[in-house]
Amino acid sequence: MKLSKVLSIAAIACLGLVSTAAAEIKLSKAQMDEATEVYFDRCAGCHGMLRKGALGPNLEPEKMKGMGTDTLKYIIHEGTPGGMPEWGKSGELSAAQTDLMAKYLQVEAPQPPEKSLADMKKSHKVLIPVKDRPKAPEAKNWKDYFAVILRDVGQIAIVDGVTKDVVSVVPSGFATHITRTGASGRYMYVIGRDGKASMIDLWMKVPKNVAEIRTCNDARAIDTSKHKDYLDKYAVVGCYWPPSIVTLDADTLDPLKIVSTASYTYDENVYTREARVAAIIASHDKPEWVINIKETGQVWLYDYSNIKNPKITMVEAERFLHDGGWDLSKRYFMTAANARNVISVIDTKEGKLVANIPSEGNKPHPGRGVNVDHPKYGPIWGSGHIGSNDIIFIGTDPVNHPKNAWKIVKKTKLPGDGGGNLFVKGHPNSPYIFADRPVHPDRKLQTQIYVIDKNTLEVVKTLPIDEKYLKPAKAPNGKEVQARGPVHFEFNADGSEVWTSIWGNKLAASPILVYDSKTLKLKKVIDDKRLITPTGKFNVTNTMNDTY
Ligand code: DHE
Repeated sequence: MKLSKVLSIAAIACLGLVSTAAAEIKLSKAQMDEATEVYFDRCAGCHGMLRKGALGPNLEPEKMKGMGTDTLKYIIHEGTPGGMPEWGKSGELSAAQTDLMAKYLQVEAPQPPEKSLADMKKSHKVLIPVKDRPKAPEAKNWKDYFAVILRDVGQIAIVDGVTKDVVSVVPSGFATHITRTGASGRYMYVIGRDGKASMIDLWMKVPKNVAEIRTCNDARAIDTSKHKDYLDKYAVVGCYWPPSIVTLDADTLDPLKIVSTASYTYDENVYTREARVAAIIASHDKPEWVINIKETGQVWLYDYSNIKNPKITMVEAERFLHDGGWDLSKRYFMTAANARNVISVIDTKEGKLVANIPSEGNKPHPGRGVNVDHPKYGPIWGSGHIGSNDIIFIGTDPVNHPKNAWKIVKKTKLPGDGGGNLFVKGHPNSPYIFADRPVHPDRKLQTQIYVIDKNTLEVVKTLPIDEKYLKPAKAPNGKEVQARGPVHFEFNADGSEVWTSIWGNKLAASPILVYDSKTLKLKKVIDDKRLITPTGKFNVTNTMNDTY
């Protein structure tokens, strides 16, 4: 059930007309339902379900009333240089919806629903019992499969990394966000923005979902237990709403435990109901998940060895933690507190914060980031920024390269002003790092791939995308909408190829482009009418091993 429907039952059914005395804005129940749904789909990720702000600013009604309907309409239509998309101009919101949202922001937000283990169990389905699943892999190349997010149609395409065939398209949650594999790689675990978790069995000749469950109403992260004593035993979902950590059985997705993350900000000790779970990464050395609690600025080290009575070390880091990944040794978790322009470094061996490093750019957004064993600086980890053109590299080896440890050893610039970068990615067998810029407003800058040499750490080449791969599509308002440029990169298992996808409109398919990671030649265009809005791509071997 869509969130707005849940909300309408749980919270707004009895409201009829909602109004604010000061601005005298009145919304009917139907308008409130529509606006709540649009807010959940488009706005809550950055501004929070309770509108208190995180990556995007606070949008609480008192502040919004001060801005007024016309100003809000203008911002929603045009976007902002800080990274807010041009919702109206791009045709994704109609003029009527833009007007509605400008008004909705000036009335009180409905209270989103809670969820218990019993609620979750109602949606739990084991579609194919363990005993009926294959006993051995039925396909040769499964360890080089890619799970490709088909975002706006809520599906996952499984693409063979060797033959480049789309071997299966599997349904998933609404606006599916990411996938991660278990330690053995057999299952691909998927999380939708609606909190629906599902698992795809890659051993099947035609991979299918074998279990699914709706863990929460809003989620972004999923991972599994990767410690040797718990291989493929547990999966974990991080929820935005209700803010919580949900542990699941990794074979069946049976829900085992919910832990609320609502708590106090690390610095001011202010109670925060909406303390959302952002990135989760599994330790390979300890039975531990490393979990970003966005609003409170803590990284939780969640010991899952006693699942009913978990031990949690709450490490103070910085506020508005978002994404991040391992350093080369997989001891240090490098993570972005993006609204504070800080990279926090967590030592997972000692269970403590090592450093909060100013990122020297605007809104760091690493994804998992990129690792390089550099001839001069030693092991370094890199990130780009959404709001500026800085790519930074931080030394991560305090033993052999103590002078460089936890310092920015090199900063390079993407050409042209402004940010727009979302992801950087590398592989030990590639001489290059690849960077995208899909949210840059300039068409030329948005539609290029930026190639960074691993030795000089400078941009040595840009690869423009041929217009024929950027097919426009008709938006519901009749306007022609261009596909955005390339988004996100993933390598094949041996690192000889790097894949990127064209972030198209959901009304038309858009391709995956496969480049040779050494010669930078376009080797293959995977053009399949089922590839609608392909965004994130996750190779089985690289995801199992956390290679980036
Ligand atoms: Fe993501 C990772 C949250 C929008 C594609 N994104 C993450 C993570 C978080 C996050 C917390 C880290 C997960 C982890 O590692 O466990 N993303 C959010 C948002 O809150 C945000 C900003 C707004 C929203 O409403 O969801 C958002 N993300 C997007 C997109 O619009 C992207 C570009 C396209 C899409 O398909 O949704 C997108 N996010 C991704 C991808 C990753 C990701 C591909 C994983 C990167 C990797 O290489 O591991």
